Amino acid sequence: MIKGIIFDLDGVIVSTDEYHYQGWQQLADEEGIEFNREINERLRGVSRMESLGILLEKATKEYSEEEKIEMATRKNNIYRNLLKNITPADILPGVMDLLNELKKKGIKMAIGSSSKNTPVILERIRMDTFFDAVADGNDIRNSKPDPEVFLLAATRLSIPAEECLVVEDAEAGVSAALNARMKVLAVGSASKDKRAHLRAADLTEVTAEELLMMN
Ligand code: B16
Ligand code: MG
Repeated sequence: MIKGIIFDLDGVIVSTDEYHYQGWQQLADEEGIEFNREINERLRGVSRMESLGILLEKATKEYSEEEKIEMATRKNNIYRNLLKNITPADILPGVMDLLNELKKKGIKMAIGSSSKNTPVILERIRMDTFFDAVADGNDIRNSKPDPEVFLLAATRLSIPAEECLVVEDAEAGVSAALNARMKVLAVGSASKDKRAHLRAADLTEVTAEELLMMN
């Protein structure tokens, strides 16, 4: 039986992924490094420094550690500025109906995100007090596909991993959930991932009953 549900943030609750893309694209343009939406797909669910590592695969020169930190900070500043545009209207379709239904049924819910900007995003969409627990990029050493963030979220919910379901939009996140021995609902970009127990284009397509019946 599913007793707890752990939601990824970017791409599941709210679409900040376009702003991540714009931040990385601007950084790449400033540095004269080739970058596009296809490469950007590989950054979903991956930590900031690992994302930079993927972007730098196309670089024609070596960068020092100091330069890399400066570049990641520059991208984050662009991204943080864009985040000022986010409002509760940006919560993705089907999210609030499903979450309110689950809450009524007494299901515990958490956020499990790689993002260090999770607190500011939850505040922008006025969901900073909605979840029973939050585990994010500020709490972990190993990012998705490592299961650390989801295992921490389950611990904070006081629910065993086998009784948790993860909702993810990234391949790395689906791997992380499977590595944590949790059930996975893959949505959006990950909805083609056959490893997931359940797949949907978005959360308008699933009901609370359907999720809770998974075993
Ligand atoms: P930050 P999620 C992830 O969030 C994003 O999908 C990924 O693109 C980003 O690089 C990562 O957070 C780190 O974000 O730079 O804000 O710390 O999908 O795990 O909620
Ligand atoms: Mg995501």
